[in-house]
Amino acid sequence: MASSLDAHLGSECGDDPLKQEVAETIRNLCGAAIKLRNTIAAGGEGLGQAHGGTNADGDIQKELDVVADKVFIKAAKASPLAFFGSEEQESAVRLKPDARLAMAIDPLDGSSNISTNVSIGTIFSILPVEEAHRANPDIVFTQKGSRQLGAGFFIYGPQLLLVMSMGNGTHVFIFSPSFGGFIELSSSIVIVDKAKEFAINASNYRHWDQPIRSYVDDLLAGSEGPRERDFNMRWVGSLVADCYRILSRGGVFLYPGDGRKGYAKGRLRLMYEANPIAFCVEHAGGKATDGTTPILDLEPKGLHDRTPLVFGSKREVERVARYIADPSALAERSPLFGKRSLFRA
Ligand code: AFP
Repeated sequence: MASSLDAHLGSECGDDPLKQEVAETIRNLCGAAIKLRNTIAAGGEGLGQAHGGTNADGDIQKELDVVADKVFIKAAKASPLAFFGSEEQESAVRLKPDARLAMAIDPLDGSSNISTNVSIGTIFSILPVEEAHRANPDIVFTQKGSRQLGAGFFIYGPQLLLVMSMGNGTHVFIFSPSFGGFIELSSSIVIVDKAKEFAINASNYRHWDQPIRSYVDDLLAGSEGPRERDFNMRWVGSLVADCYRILSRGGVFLYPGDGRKGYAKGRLRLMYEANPIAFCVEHAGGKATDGTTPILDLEPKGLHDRTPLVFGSKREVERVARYIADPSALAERSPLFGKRSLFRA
């Protein structure tokens, strides 16, 4: 019999009071996610329509972005959190003055997919709060991803799933309406080491730097190129769905920086997209980098920082790093896919 999320959290926390606070926060997030799932399932006019405002990064907010932000801030207020930092708000919000945790959140990931009934999600990252952070709430969201105490994401798709890690494996839970809560679908998921699929928005090809173009060229060349095997491609456009597919069956995801105005560091946000995704991926035996440096080692400058993001099957992510970090090898890359190439499969 699969164990419930509650049972899992109980065994993961033991007698550790800080972990118990993380678990309490995750339970509250689950309640909010169930509410949001019901709102999405009910449909209704305008959930995918523009709300009329923009978020901290200037993106046009959809109605559901705003609803999700409200649902999750309510859950945050009920949790042992001192600070709440959301994609939808310019600055961190102060909550309980003496609490020991902070949360960064993307309340509604994949909002451009709302109106097409494609999976969307919520991504969260839970961080410790130190005394030095209390004077200036914005500093709490400059901690490295390696300091996360818990992280994960919900997927509002054909099923409501929670993928989460508290640093001891990455676990998947499914919402069961008949049970009235989340039950374990997969304990300690492990990403297969050999990628067969890649995910990238190929419409940006002309804007990429040469190493990313060369890497993708080699994937596309398939069995006739240096990789000597064929690759499949998938791009959902909702990070949560692309990540869950990679956790389930391997592969690699890339959102590199590119030459478009404002995209030097890509599109994805470090604190509430890349860090929690990297935490789940790394605790599932995969790897996540900004191309070369582990995401969890990056030094954030603020809540809304962007970062290039490459994650997935470990060997494939390391291969991407070789394309980026070793331009001399790239220059030697023969048009006939020289046998001694570093990039051969
Ligand atoms: P939205 O929430 O604005 O739709 O952005 C989704 C997202 O942040 C992430 O979930 C996707 O992986 C990525 O953007 C898709 O970006 P492109 O639209 O540039 O492919």
